[in-house]
Amino acid sequence: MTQSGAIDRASTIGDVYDHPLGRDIIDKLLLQLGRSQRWVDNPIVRRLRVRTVERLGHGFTGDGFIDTLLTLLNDVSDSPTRTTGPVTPRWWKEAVFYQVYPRSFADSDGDGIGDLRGIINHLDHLEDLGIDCLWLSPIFASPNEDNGYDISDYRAVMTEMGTLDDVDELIAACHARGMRIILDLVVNHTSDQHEWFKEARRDPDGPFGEYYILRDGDSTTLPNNWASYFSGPAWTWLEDTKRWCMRLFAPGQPDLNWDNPAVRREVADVVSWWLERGIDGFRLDVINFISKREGLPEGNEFVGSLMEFTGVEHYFHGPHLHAYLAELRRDGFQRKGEVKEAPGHDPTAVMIGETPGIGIETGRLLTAENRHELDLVFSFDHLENPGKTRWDDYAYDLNHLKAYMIQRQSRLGSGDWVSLFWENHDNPRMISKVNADPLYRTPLGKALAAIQLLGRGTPFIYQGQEIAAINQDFQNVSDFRDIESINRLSHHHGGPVNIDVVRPGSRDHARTPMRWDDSQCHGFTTGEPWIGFHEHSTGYTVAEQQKDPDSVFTFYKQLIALRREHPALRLGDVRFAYPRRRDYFAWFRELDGESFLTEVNLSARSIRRPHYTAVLRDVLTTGRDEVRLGPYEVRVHRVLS
Ligand code: TEU
Repeated sequence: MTQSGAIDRASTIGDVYDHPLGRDIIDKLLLQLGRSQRWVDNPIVRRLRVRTVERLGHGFTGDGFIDTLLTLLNDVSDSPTRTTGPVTPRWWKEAVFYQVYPRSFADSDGDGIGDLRGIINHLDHLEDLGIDCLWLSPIFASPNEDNGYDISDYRAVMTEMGTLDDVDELIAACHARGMRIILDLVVNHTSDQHEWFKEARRDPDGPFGEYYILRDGDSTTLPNNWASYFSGPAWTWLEDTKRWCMRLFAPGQPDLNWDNPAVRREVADVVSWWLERGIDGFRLDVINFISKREGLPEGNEFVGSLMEFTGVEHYFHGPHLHAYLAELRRDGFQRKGEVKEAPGHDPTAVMIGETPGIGIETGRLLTAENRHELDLVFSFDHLENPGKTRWDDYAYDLNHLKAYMIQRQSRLGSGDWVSLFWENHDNPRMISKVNADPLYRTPLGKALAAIQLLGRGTPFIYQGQEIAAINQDFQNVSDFRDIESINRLSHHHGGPVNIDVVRPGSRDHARTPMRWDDSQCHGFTTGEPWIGFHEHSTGYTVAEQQKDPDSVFTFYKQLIALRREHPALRLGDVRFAYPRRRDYFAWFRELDGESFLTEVNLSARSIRRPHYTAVLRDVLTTGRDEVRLGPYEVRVHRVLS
């Protein structure tokens, strides 16, 4: 590991940019401001001193910004090394993952809520698609203030979803098909209905009081200015205990105190317990938020306004984050006893961190093979165009995705590996973001699939992507179910409630149930679904897509089969062609003399294909013309010489 020198006011912008976190922060600032990252390549800018920038920018940033920056940078003394050589094969680098949102996947008992038996009943669909590993959003006991992301017992199943026996059956059924299965570990916070929290409330000065972040005070003075992700402050006043309780999300999601070794031990024990049941790993919810800066200082207002949430600089990459992750890997994720790389038996279960706010270099610090922390991260800089947020109503330009993918690959060494995803349960559907015209639904769905499944990295498909799911036509406030949308609606004061403040970005777009067939409740339930369907198109249910040789579903199957057949498409190097050509995205994947070229038109207009001297043979294509690429057209070729 190389050491970064201390950064102070005499350092230059170039020094800051050469620091891993410094680079990520500058890139993030430029992205939020909608500016090009090329700005920092300018030698004059690179030579500017931090103190000069402080003076010049003060009117814009206000007080304290540079101090905030320097504190953050000087917490980090490591730089990720860029290793060379062959990539170590690991099952999770070669796998295609599929995220199930259990509540909305399939309901087997007619209560309108998806359940474990529903998933078991639909494993054929996933096997047919070619999925290697399933990830289930939370299935644990929960009062569901945040749909299971508020867990009241890590060793019990949510009543609506089934029983532990059902989980065992699901694990066995996945493994019998050669698939792995991972769960969602939500341990930045618990539910306020968890026994630990109930105990903490009963006796805040006892051992469980130390499990959470409780502060003395009076009910009218907040301990600090940190904001909650679900509107309002990040604190709740507990009248019974006369304490403030930190909760970055909903009032019913108190943050755990990871600085307490007993909490870290509990979490490792939960992981080991599930590993013994045969689980293959976890996706770790907001795992980069677990280490909060000592003393919980005030958040900088400028950073807060830029990042939408005040206080984030004090916990998105906290002082003990790396140490806590390495410890959890060692104490929880390493399997004891006899182990071999196989479903249910991997020596180390896979550890995938959800890491909002983390950039490319910090992502590498969290995942580099030789650091033994996380295996993969989900970061989000590619999900919105520069200067935009999820709540903005705009057409996403895929050239940003292309630029991000090229930029990120250019920074990786052989010990780094990345995830590839465009959707999850927290984001609107990508097809709708890019181009909502129904004319392009199929070609665009296929273009997004090709970029994801033939790119270099591990693809995570979110349920419904394979049938070209789109955003929902929500019309009324009562159509929404998500706490984030509901709170946002009621916090937008001034005038009547206006659903436009949540319509573009609501997480509910991705949470309406799977459309299995064209019956009344689309084969999801025989009862009343917990969230309504707001889509009436034909041709885009699983049953219809399966029958159609030109469907998005069929194309997913073909791409996954191709990936399975050719190591070059999984572990191979990537080389981008014509990186600066607008609307045209093309890349080679190469390994051991085998080579593929994929071309994608990122726009709804027809574009001319560049000329390649290599001899190409079509493997898979969505168009016919040899010379031009139609709207969102994909062509996959084998490179013969
Ligand atoms: O999400 C964390 C997160 O920061 C966001 O992506 C989140 O969607 C929020 O909207 C930010 O504005 C994770 C889970 O994926 C999400 O479903 C949970 O609600 C959240 O953590 C709390 O557990």
